[in-house]
Amino acid sequence: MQLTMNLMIAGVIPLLLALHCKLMSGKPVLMKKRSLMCHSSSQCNHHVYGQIRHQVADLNKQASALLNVYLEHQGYPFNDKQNLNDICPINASFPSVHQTCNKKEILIDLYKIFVFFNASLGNITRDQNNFNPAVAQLIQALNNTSNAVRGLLSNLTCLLCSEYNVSHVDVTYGNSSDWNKKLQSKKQGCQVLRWYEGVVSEAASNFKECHKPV
Ligand SMILES: *[C@@H]1O[C@H](CO)[C@@H](O)[C@H](O)[C@H]1NC(C)=O
Ligand SMILES: *[C@@H]1O[C@H](CO)[C@@H](O)[C@H](O)[C@H]1NC(C)=O
Ligand SMILES: *[C@@H]1O[C@H](CO)[C@@H](O)[C@H](O)[C@H]1NC(C)=O
Ligand SMILES: *[C@@H]1O[C@H](CO)[C@@H](O)[C@H](O)[C@H]1NC(C)=O
Ligand SMILES: *[C@@H]1O[C@H](CO)[C@@H](O)[C@H](O)[C@H]1NC(C)=O
Ligand SMILES: *[C@@H]1O[C@H](CO)[C@@H](O)[C@H](O)[C@H]1NC(C)=O
Ligand SMILES: *[C@@H]1O[C@H](CO)[C@@H](O)[C@H](O)[C@H]1NC(C)=O
Ligand SMILES: CC(=O)N[C@H]1CO[C@H](CO)[C@@H](O)[C@@H]1O
Repeated sequence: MQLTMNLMIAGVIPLLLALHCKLMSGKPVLMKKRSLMCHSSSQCNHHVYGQIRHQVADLNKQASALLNVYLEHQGYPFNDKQNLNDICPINASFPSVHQTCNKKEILIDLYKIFVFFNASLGNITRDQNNFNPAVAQLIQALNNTSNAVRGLLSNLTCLLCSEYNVSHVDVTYGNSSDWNKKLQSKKQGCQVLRWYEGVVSEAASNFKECHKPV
């Protein structure tokens, strides 16, 4: 059986996450294709925004270690940190953080980032299970981060669905056509994890800026 390693983030597929949430009246809005997102979300508690802040801060603390353990086990040229800007340049089209203290904008940015990262992590994990199944430290770090990302997404979903009238969030993935070779899938993983290290750090410091004591 041939292994396909289309790690690359799939084509220009705008993933429409239609979040058809209920209006205040309780009337369903366009419930024809009820969103996955709001479907599984339950009641949020009062502290969910604070939990999100903490979850982002925790993920930020682990991001560099994840990138490093990933790079260590990809072999040449990825273990040569000097050349990463050439080998796996950070892709400007990946989701980014806007400097803002508007809660709704913060939550939507985070949602885009973590849906994208969650999907990418699934592929990175699949490929590393093929390339480096015996490297427990790497497999575990990926698993830990995936678990934490899912917890964060469930909190984000809960808040976006219950408190904000978010009708949909677009997440655009890149093209997968070119990425079916081992080296290229390693490169893609490297790009995603480098991007993630930077973006989660920006997200964490944006939260800090917004909650500075006056
Ligand atoms: C994950 O891999 C599949 C195919 O292997 C590809 O279609 C999909 O676009 C990839 N998704 C991401 C987010 O990388
Ligand atoms: C996260 O990724 C997994 C697959 O790796 C997928 O099953 C799950 O639906 C994703 N969660 C969200 C909220 O996108
Ligand atoms: C994964 O998480 C477990 C439990 O939280 C922790 O003991 C372990 O050190 C973590 N491993 C890695 C590689 O991050
Ligand atoms: C990943 O984490 C989940 C939840 O903690 C655990 O059930 C599972 O066994 C872990 N898998 C690996 C390969 O470590
Ligand atoms: C919610 O969003 C929809 C679509 O963007 C809009 O038509 C509707 O008026 C909004 N409702 C409220 C209560 O803001
Ligand atoms: C960045 O991603 C876009 C699609 O998301 C892709 O077309 C482009 O080739 C990528 N650039 C690099 C340098 O990987
Ligand atoms: C994306 O990939 C598809 C096939 O998977 C191809 O038809 C399309 O031209 C590619 N788009 C770009 C911008 O490379
Ligand atoms: C409201 C809600 O879903 N809160 C969850 C946020 O995430 C933490 C950690 O995963 C959970 O313990 C909370 O229940």
